[in-house]
Amino acid sequence: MKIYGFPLSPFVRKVVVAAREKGVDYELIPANPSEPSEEFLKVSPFSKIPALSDGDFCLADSTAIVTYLDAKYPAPALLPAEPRARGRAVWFEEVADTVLIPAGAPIVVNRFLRPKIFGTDGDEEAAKAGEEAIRKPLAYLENEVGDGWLDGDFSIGDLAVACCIKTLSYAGWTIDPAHYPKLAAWYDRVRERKAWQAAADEEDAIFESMKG
Ligand SMILES: N[C@@H](CCC(=O)N[C@@H](CS)C(=O)NCC(=O)O)C(=O)O
Repeated sequence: MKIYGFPLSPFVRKVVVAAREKGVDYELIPANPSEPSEEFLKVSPFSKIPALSDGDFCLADSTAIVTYLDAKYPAPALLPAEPRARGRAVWFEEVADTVLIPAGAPIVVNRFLRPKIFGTDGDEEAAKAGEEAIRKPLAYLENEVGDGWLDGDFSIGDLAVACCIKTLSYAGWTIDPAHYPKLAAWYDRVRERKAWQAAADEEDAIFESMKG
């Protein structure tokens, strides 16, 4: 199985960690949406990362890919079977993908991508506006999370939110336990998962290799 993408993307990380949760072997193929190779465009027609090829089967979009992986490798389930739990898992994934990521993107763009990768100036005002914008979804999640996962067992919802928080950490943003104590403890629990740790090690190695 091949996963195309770059792990700074929370969407790519979601797929990588999901594969690892399920013990699926994969090869991570570097793909840059702005300079797509022909091979990548065959798998991802709109040049978005992540994309997946599994033999002759291709799929782009992290939600579609995790849904496929969950059906093909049911254990451990990332999309719970129980109707309400499944609805809530997808809901938290949506909060991450469509609320938290767009709100936090200016932080990553202006404090990490522009100054550290592209060598251009970041817009600090835009980054600060991003910090302001993520408060509402974070406060919501702080209110929802309990002593375990966002709802029931670890799910695609936990995975998506955690992937977003890890991408923010590249820009030096971390969850302040004074403001979000339950969310900070929850993120620590995510980081203790073997699949998460293995994916994080792989990610560190990729960034390390870029330096040298
Ligand atoms: N809904 C998609 C979003 C994927 C996405 O927007 N990926 C970004 C990288 S974080 C991308 O490929 N951007 C390039 C572009 O939009 O041209 C998913 O869940 O996979």
